Amino acid sequence: MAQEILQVSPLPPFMMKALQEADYIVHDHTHIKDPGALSKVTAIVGTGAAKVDKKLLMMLPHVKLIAICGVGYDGVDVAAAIEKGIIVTHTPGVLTDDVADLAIGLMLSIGRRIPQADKFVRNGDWVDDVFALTHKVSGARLGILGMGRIGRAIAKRASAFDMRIAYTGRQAKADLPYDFYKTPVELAAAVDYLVVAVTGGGDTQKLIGAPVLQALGPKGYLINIARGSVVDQPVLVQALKDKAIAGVALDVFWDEPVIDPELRRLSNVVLTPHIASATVETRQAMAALTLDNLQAFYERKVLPTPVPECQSLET
Ligand code: 8YV
Repeated sequence: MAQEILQVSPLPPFMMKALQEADYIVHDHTHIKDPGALSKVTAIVGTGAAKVDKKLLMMLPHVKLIAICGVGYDGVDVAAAIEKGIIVTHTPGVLTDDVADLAIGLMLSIGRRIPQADKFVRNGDWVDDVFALTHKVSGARLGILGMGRIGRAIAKRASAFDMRIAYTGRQAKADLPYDFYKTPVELAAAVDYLVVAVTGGGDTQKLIGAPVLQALGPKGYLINIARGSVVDQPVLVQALKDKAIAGVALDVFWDEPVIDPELRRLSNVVLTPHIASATVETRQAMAALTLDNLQAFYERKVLPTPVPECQSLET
């Protein structure tokens, strides 16, 4: 019998096709045609941007799985899900390399001002002007906020640039040769480039505020490939305007895709539209892992990638 699932955020066409080919009946949360469908739905599927709150879960009496196509699931009320006996899965691992690649790309982009240099050439400014000198990335000091899978992959890449690597997180990792700092402020004070690679959610909200930016200082750069919520965005905009930090490269924002116009106007900024995992190869791997989780759930097999909070609760 075809299983009915609820899609709570836009999914790529190839994933929709795969879901249909696997015989799922996919209801779109924003355009529910049949109100009775909510009671037939047994799983929810959405991206890392999906919002799944208690209110929505209350409307779905038979849902037992939330399959997130993304590593981050900060939009899901996991406590409410667990309370209702619902398991949450995500897609860790398959996107690590791409996210780390983009972090390095953004660090080079803001340090060497690559997008600004591109604009300089396109605008014809080179004819009668000289592009200002930038700052060296190789050999610089890199701080990583959050030394999980993605943090480690960033460090591995940065090692090839002979960067001096330091990090902060819940605790020091015995297997890593990098300097550990107890707080984000201490870390920021010790580095030239600070990369945010922590998970989103309540625990990390506005972790990067005025004290961290002040510690980073006028020669320091901030790069965020994690979640917009980790950075206090209005405070960041002010710091950029005051030249209290050298620059910022952001892939994630508050209220994305709507971007603060002040941020768009600043020149010491590089902005990308939440594309850290957005390659054909990785998005296909993420979709495949999401489908594997769905299939395992309906076949009552061990789920490939439940979120850590649900790992001991599997059916
Ligand atoms: C995408 C992400 O937003 O994995 C995450 O947590 O933020 C991204 O990969 C998204 O989930 C793509 O489906």
